[in-house]
Amino acid sequence: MKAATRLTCFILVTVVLAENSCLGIRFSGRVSETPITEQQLQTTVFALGSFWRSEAVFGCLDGVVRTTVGYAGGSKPNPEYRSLGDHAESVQIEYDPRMISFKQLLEVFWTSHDSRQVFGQGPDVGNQYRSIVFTNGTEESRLASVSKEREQTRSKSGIVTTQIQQLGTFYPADPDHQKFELKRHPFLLQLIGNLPEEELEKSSLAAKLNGYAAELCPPTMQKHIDAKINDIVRKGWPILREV
Ligand code: MHO
Repeated sequence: MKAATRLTCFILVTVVLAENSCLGIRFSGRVSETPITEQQLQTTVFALGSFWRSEAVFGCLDGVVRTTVGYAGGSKPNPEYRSLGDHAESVQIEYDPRMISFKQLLEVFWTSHDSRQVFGQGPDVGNQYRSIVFTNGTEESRLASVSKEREQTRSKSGIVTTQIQQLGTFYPADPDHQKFELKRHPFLLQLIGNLPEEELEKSSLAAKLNGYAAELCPPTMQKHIDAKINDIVRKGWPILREV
């Protein structure tokens, strides 16, 4: 390799590594060239049953950069897992609007739980498992209402119980509950380098693998990650840095 080419490669690799270390973001497939900045990220919050599962559902989507589980929708100050008062278990999703839209997130919301179930979700019974779309302004409220109506039309056999609510405070839950599904798989944690908790919570790779661990990624993504992991195991590469 010529010196100039080597230098170009070095610069490219350095830039790529630097870009990825700022937000821990890796894009795959239909990538946007410029990396997203914190200011460009959009945030949305949904409640759809157990927040362990909710985080896994959304974390695996392309364009979702970061997920955090917590409590929202109630009035109790500083809720905790065993005393969350009138809040609902929720997931906060930070996403790149160039890659995924609020509308698309709403579609995933509807297809990922049973919005007709009253006072719970599957085996989880209680007010904390209710279904809510939290909105941030009138345009999101409008989009949420339109999509709820569509869902009601689709769902002939029951009333859609989902509430649409302006987001108040989102209270993040304890570290124990963040990336819960991933933490059940020490091998996967090891594969991404046993990140310290703080990094794990911010990492989009961890958010993806959290979905993978729960087998809640879209099928193509689930297969793609499977293949990546098998490859690493076969080749004996030590660390998974991107999917
Ligand atoms: N059924 C779930 C509920 C967990 S949750 C975060 C479980 O106990 O496994 O509320």
